[in-house]
Amino acid sequence: MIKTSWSDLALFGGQPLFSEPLHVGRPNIGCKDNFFRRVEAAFDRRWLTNDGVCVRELESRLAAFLSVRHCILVSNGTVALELAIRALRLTGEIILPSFTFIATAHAIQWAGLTPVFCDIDPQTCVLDPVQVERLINEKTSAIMGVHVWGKPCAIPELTRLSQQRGLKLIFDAAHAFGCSWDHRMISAFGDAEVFSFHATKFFNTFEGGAVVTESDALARELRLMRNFGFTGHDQVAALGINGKMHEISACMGLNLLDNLDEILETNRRHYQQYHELAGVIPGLNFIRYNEKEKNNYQYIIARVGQEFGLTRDQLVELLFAENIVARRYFYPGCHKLEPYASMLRYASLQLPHTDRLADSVISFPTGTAVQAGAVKRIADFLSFVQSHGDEISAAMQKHGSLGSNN
Ligand code: T4K
Repeated sequence: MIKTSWSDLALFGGQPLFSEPLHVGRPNIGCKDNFFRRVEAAFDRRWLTNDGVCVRELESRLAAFLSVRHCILVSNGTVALELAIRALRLTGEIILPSFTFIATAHAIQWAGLTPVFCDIDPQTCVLDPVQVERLINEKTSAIMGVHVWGKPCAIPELTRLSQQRGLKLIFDAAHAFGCSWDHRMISAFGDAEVFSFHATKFFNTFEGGAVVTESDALARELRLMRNFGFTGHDQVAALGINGKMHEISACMGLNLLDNLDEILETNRRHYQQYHELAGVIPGLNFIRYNEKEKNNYQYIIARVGQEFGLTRDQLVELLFAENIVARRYFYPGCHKLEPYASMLRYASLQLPHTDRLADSVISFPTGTAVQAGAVKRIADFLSFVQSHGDEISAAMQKHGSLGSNN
């Protein structure tokens, strides 16, 4: 439905732009036949988990794709972070951005260590190495950079800093599968990098994750840890947990690896469309990826500025009503979420760049579930909303919706 007046907006009773919710993070499926063929073979083998044929095949294909020596598949990205922290014997404090998904912080806290939240560089939106350096003290054992939205996180600066100060360096690469920095795949930087293969990711295994590393010793340790520390029947060499990936997940991964080019092409096309059609709208500043590098274009991110005429939260509320389930990745910063928000340690923490970004950022639907034409309809809608910003804002206030409850 074309909107010609603010009263056509679904928030005020008009017909929603989409009849079904259009989500951020709708999974890529690949080829169902390919997937089911692989699952059938796993059933025939009667081998469903515990380092099965498909897990091994996926590990070796991923290691080759990522140009890294070891890929250790696990049950999800959070467990991958936890295992990396434990296998690297981290202690005390770990410096990380607050501008990330809560799992990055939780993995540290869950291990009994202290997350030290650091501000971001407002230009790059990832950890600011200058601020990181200021936070290092005798209790610091590691830096955890996050390649937010697949944008590489100050790799040379953090590598130098961690080496100079004798710290471990982990990258949370949950968003960065298939991305590169300096023409090298994100995978072998730092001591370890961690991927999430959750259903909402560019490459998914339903649930799943991986730790990738160049270190033989670390890889050995991680393999032990993900399987209770077993070295053979009735032989346990170390403390471990159950972090194994099962065969069905690995079948999905193999299926999607076979279809990755097509998925990437769809993401790239949507990214370009959003930039061309919505990137010209005043006050809507889309985040760009470095076209000289490999990107997965999984996150279509814009910052909503004053010129847009409505706040980010007002826009999100309008979009939700139209069945466009845009997300605020990531709002608020982790330091404003529990349990951190109630901890004395973080009570006076000031992270102004994180707060500003978290308050302005919006993530739009993309991926293979987004039908042709949908991006143009979203862009037209955004353009309509921007050009009627004052009227809509006034109507929203009268209506009692300020967009603060999403
Ligand atoms: N580090 C970083 C930087 C991360 O971003 C993440 C996860 C991790 C670590 C931890 O990795 P995992 O342990 O998750 O492997 C989602 C994902 O659940 C989470 O994996 C992801 N980051 C985060 C950025 O996004 P939510 O709470 O926003 O998810 P949810 O359930 O709202 O799903 C998003 C949308 O996707 C929904 O609107 C509906 C749609 N969806 C979802 C699923 C699962 C579908 O259409 N189909 C589906 O099957 O966290």
